[in-house]
Amino acid sequence: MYTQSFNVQDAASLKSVPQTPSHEDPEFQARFDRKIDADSKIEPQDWMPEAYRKTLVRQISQHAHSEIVGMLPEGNWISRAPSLKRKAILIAKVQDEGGHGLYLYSAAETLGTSRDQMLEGLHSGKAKYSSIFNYPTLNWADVGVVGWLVDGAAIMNQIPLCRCSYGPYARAMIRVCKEESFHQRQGYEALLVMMQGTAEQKAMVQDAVNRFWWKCLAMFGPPDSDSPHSAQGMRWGIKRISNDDLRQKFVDATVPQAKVLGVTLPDPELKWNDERQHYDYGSIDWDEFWATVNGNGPCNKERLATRVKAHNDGQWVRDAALAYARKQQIAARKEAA
Ligand code: FAQ
Repeated sequence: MYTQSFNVQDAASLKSVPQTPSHEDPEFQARFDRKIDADSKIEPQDWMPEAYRKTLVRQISQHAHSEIVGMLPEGNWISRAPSLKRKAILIAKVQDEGGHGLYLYSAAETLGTSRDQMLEGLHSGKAKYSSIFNYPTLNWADVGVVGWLVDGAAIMNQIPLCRCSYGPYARAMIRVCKEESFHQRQGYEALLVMMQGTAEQKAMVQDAVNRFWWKCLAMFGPPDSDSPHSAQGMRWGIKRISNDDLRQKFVDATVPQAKVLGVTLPDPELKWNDERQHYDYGSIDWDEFWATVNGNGPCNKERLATRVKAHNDGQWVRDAALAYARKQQIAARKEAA
């Protein structure tokens, strides 16, 4: 459904953002800039400006946290899935999200930050994760809508990241996008089935769409004019398409899907604009978005508490794995002696 090709043209202005003056070695900086300008990949062993490293750790770790916290709203429904088939699909999807978190933590670790440090950021509330996971999933239709719209928005944002300038992140994103594509389709298919059901089932789907639509548009981040990291992220080839442009692509792709499904997107201002060749849409409630990002959404406290508990409950597994590794090391040393 989401077929943005990997070689989509970058906006003409991307490389025109002035370069940050470097206080680090000018020769290394020049080599790094040449690589970025040539669209080559930066690898872990390469020299990179500290600000580039810091930006990547921030974005990749927040992305990893989003995948891990994102397991919770759907995980809540595994025991209540309406059939064995839906349960098996949902278990696989939630497991995939956990896997995405692990690839991403590993990619971020190549930048010299440990997983413990990243998790400490999440558990202490210092690090962000996607706003969308601070809303509740109230009924089974929400699970379908998370697949269709949340995974749909996630793919739209992540396909350009497959061409990110940092090699380990770009490579992780290729696999993640393939899996997210399956997630999006399974959600859409589950909703298609519900929309052929009873009036009550159809109303559940519409209600779920009403509650999730605007939150999904906000997932792409603040408007470009209010996005402090965008210009530099684009200059470095981390971001390839701006928050607003991705949001527009998502709206344009989703309107026809909503028509096929038979639901109404809850925006009276949603209208095709012939001149722009895009859909116009209404205003996003940015105050609500920032309140949620800053810890005051409906489920922030619950999500964080669940994550911290899961981490603490898993301590014995980490201890056992370390003890086993130590035993193996001792045995190997004895054999070598
Ligand atoms: N929620 O200047 P910008 C998924 C923050 S994965 C919370 O525009 P940037 C899979 C931003 O961090 C979903 N915070 O920042 C799944 C920054 O704060 P900081 C996650 C947000 O980095 C599906 C500040 O606002 N995807 O869904 C949000 O250039 C189903 C200023 O913003 C990724 O993380 C938000 N929505 O652009 C799992 C993709 N938006 O750090 C389970 C990778 C912005 O200064 C079930 N990340 N902020 O404190 C990105 O592409 C970018 O980081 C953006 C933000 C586009 C999210």
